[in-house]
Amino acid sequence: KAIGIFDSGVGGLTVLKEVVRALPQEDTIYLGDTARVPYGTKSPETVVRYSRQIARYLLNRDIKLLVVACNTASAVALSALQQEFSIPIVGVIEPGARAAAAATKTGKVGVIGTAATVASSAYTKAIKRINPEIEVVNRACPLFVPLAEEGWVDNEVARLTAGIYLEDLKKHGVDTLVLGCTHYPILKEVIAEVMGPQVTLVDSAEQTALTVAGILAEQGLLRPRGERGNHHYYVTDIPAGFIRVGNRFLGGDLGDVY
Ligand code: DGN
Repeated sequence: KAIGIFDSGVGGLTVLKEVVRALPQEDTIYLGDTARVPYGTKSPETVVRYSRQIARYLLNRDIKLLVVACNTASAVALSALQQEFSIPIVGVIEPGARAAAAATKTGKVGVIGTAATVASSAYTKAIKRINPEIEVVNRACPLFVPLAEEGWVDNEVARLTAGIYLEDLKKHGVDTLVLGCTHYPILKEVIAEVMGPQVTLVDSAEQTALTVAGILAEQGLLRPRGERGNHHYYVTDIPAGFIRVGNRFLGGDLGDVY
């Protein structure tokens, strides 16, 4: 059985990359909802409906675990999915929140994400469940998504945009910043440059992969090491744009996309 992974589009490939790095022996099935991206600007009701449809589709392909590799879908739809389906379902918010709570020394954590993720306060709630003393400052950075997809990650526009978005978080003196959107790891360098060396960046993708590995190990569902997994990709629009941007996100050849 494979690990199912879905996202609103191409961004979840940053999560897939980390899952494959942690568990190279596992098969994966990825679904990018490219016909309906972005989720970040849509209502919670719509995102829940889309997420349910995709989860059903992937469950029909006999997956053993589902990763909701989209921060927006994790923020608003994870509990609805966990209620409806019985396989383990892992979102990206909890793992990121755990890592942020562990990393902060000053007790001031910044979270950046889409408008929907920030409006849901999902990261704030998850971090405060771990440690209610931590102060959490949120900032929506919607323009980071098209910048990452365009590959504008190391130019004047990227630096200016990051400078303006992150100004308040810097003023607040956060010492930890959660990259709470699938696209933001692509802009990690410019974000780090703006925030300065004293701020730890938390990449939810890495933490999510470790959570997936932990759950599969605990449930005895891991394939033996040594084999190489197969990776299949499905998209809801024609594959061209997904392949172009996806190859850049993964830093390699995506292979077949259906
Ligand atoms: N995948 C979305 C997220 O992580 O929130 C970003 C893309 C989008 O739907 N705007």
